Amino acid sequence: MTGNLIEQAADFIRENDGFTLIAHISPDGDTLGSALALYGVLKELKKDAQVVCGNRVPPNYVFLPYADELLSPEAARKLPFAISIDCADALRMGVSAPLFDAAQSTLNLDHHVTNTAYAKMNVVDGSAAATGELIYKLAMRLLPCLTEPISVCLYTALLTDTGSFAYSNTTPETMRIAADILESGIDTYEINRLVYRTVPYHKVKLLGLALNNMELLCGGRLGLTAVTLEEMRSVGATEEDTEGVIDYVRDVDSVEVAVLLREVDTDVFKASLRSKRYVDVSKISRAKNGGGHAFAAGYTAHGAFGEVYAEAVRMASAALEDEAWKVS
Ligand SMILES: [Mn+2]
Repeated sequence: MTGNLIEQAADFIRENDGFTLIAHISPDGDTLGSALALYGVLKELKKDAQVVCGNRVPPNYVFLPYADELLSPEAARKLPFAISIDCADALRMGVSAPLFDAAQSTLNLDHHVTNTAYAKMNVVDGSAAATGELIYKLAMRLLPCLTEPISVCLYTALLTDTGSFAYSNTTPETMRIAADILESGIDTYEINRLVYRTVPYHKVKLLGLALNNMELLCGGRLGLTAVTLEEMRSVGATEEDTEGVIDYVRDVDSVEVAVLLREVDTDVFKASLRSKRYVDVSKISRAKNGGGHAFAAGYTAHGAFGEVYAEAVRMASAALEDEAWKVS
């Protein structure tokens, strides 16, 4: 993307005051790390700002600097400017959306190719591995140097959206940005331990249930699993504990497309999709009004479990057979 767009976003911040930063629902390391890093930048600039999210901070991200200042939308003030962070569409803001809609001007900072450009100013870079890369570029224009809290937030954003710099979205640029962030002397071993190596017992038990439910179809190329609300309750887990389950399904040697269905309410299921080499799963999610990337996408489905599962099998099988679903 051109530096011009980043410069416009930097001007938007320089010229205005009073910002609501909005992280997406079911927050991950990128939306939280990016939103809190930008919050840190705004603090350095002595700007009035707040960070909101429709969900609480997951336990593994509570360590992030400024995480204790994150507000629920109900607790937030009405501020004149709003910035959505890592939100591919307006729905991703969840219950924070009214704060965005009420703002006199809005900025959308994101890296999803499916972004619907719903803001007044849209700074979307589909080649960025994480929204954190955009926030880094903004920070470099707005501050003389990165502070340690901002670096911790940005590093976490990059680390989590690249699967520890292992996914195909990791570019030389991603590594250069990460290297520059490391210059601030942050403890990356400790960040890795807090994000990935700190798992509650009930989450491990839920993983066991989910893996036990897994099946292979399409000659092993399609891996599916599902967890119901009842199963989550049986081990004292919640929906957010399903995070990471899909990776085990995708990792099976024969699997190209992995699907995880998790029940979030009675007859409401969230589907996570992953592919390994050649199927563009964002085409599946888009057909269901969802979003995401070529190798990682998701959608929400309504209906009885059997129907939702059968539909997922149908779509994923078609994607495996049809040239139209291949990554272009
Ligand atoms: Mn992201």
